[in-house]
Amino acid sequence: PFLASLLTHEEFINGSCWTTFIDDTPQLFDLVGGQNRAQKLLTYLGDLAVNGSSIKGQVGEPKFKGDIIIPELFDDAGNKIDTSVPATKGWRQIILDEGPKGFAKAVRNYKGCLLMDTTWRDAHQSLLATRVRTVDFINIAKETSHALSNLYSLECWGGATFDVAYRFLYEDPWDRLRKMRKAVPNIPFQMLLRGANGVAYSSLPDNAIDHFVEQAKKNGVDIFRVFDALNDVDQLEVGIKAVQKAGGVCEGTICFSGDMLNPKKKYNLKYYMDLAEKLVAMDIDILGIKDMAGCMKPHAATLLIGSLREKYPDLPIHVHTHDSAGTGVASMVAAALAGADAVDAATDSLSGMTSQPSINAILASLEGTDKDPGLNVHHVRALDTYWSQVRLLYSPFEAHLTGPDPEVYEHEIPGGQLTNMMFQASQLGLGSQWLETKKAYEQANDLLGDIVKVTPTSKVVGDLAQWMTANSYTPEDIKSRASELDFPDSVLDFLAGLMGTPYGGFPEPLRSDALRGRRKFDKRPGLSLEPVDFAKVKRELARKFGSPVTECDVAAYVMYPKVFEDYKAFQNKYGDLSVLPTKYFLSKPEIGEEFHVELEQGKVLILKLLAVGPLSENTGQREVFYEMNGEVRQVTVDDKN
Ligand code: 3PY
Ligand code: ZN
Repeated sequence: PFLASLLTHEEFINGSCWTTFIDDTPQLFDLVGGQNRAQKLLTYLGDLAVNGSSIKGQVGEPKFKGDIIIPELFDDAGNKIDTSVPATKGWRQIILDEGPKGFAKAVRNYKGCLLMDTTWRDAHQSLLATRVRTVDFINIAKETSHALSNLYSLECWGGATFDVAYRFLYEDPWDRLRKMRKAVPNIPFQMLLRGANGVAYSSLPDNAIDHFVEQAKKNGVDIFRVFDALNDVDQLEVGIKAVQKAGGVCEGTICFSGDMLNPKKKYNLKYYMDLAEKLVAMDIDILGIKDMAGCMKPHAATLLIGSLREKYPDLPIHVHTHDSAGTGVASMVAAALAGADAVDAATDSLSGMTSQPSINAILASLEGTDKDPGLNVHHVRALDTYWSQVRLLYSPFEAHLTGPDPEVYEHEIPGGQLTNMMFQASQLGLGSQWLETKKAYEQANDLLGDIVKVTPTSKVVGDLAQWMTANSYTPEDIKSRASELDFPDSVLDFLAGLMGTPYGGFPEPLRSDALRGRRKFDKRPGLSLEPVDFAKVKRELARKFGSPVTECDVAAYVMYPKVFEDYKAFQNKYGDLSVLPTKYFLSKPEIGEEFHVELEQGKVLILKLLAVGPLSENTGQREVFYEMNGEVRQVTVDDKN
């Protein structure tokens, strides 16, 4: 009766209340639909046993065998730390008690240089195609909460993790966020927000960004790193205001591009100082410097951070890099010594090359200086023993990087994209063509006017480069034949102004030639988009997928309608697979191998694959037999082989 009255309550139907309750107690609603989660899970496992994994990008099976060992932590006296009790309060308490401005002040007053750990977001986005699943964060969450209690923040959400979670992992990123938040209450959570694009690839209506950020804040994000792929201040402002309205800590961010040490280059010290002034005028709490490709050489870090520190003595500065050229540690140490308040690092096993520099390398480099980040090296090492196992678990998504790529100073390909493009090139068997693609990327960037390259503009340059390579077009071909060539859609969207306006303007006559009369946006695109009618979206979702529809569902659908619909269809068939251990999500068990799945707290399924039956000539199907909690269960699977 309680459930019935809840479900018919007016505020419940229009969604103005109970959203967290709904999100936190999905099992209640499973009962309503009479869904059988266990049977759905078996449908997935049966399909996997017959047809193999269908996870996009997966090549082969996990290299990791056996059970992952969770590390134990010990205090200075050698006593085992009980991680089931809450960890020491961290910087998040200051955000909760004193708000964004109080937090900024405390960070600035801290003597050392703090660290943000990117392992839960950028590191796996850059090395493992963003494929790390919720369960593998949650399994180490309590230990992380204890081991890293003095972190500036844990980057764990946003960027590509949002759509990849729905699109390729079939899990709900909001659910991930809430589970992480519950397990790690003390460390500030940081997300990456692509300004007016939210976590999508092009602009959305302003109210969609406000609504999205509001949900992110409510569900657990504390600090928002807001950037725009062209450093377009109008585009940045949309994200910055959304964060300020939601009460989050606003890290207004400049994307670092090019070679600042070469004064003839477009993106020089003056460019960055002017941009910083505009961001400061928007009352940001923290200034972010985002070196997404890893082309900020150590001396550039010294000059840039030193100049900013001198001009803004009270402004906290947070610096991000990628280690693609192998200089990440040196650059972060230079930034710290020049006055940065926080720099980024990743756990050792998920660091280096296109990821962030190694956390232990940075700790060792700052040890003994007054910039020590204040972390326990033994605890940091202990956590990494977990990640070294997880890296092997995700071996099917490795791009097999072999060493630093100092050419990044020329091609400037962002970390995640560099891994992705290498992976694609190896899949296509383009050995030597990979070198050509990198060269073409550099040429494509020049053709587009030497733009800042990060999602989504990096995709524009990458698409143009791959298209030029595939068709053997030279830069001269592109310029002379622009009015007749069929450019990739992303290139046309960029030239039309749908991603904002690049510094120095669009390349002409290429722009007009390629667009051939298509509308040009000379103001930020969000200004011409109709605001979202959220009540209407909610009704539409309720009609399509049934109630309840949460605000998070609405925000996701507005950002990625097709991806969200596909996810719902998948979930309808297979249920919530986020609870399935990764090994069994990606590969079938051996016959007779027993494993456990905790559907919800206290509800554990004990599973064993018994047999895969013969192919029926009539139906093209096979029977798969599983033992589930001692009973034999059977599923019929279409054999797609
Ligand atoms: C993203 O936008 O996902 C990025 O990681 C940019 O660096
Ligand atoms: Zn990055």
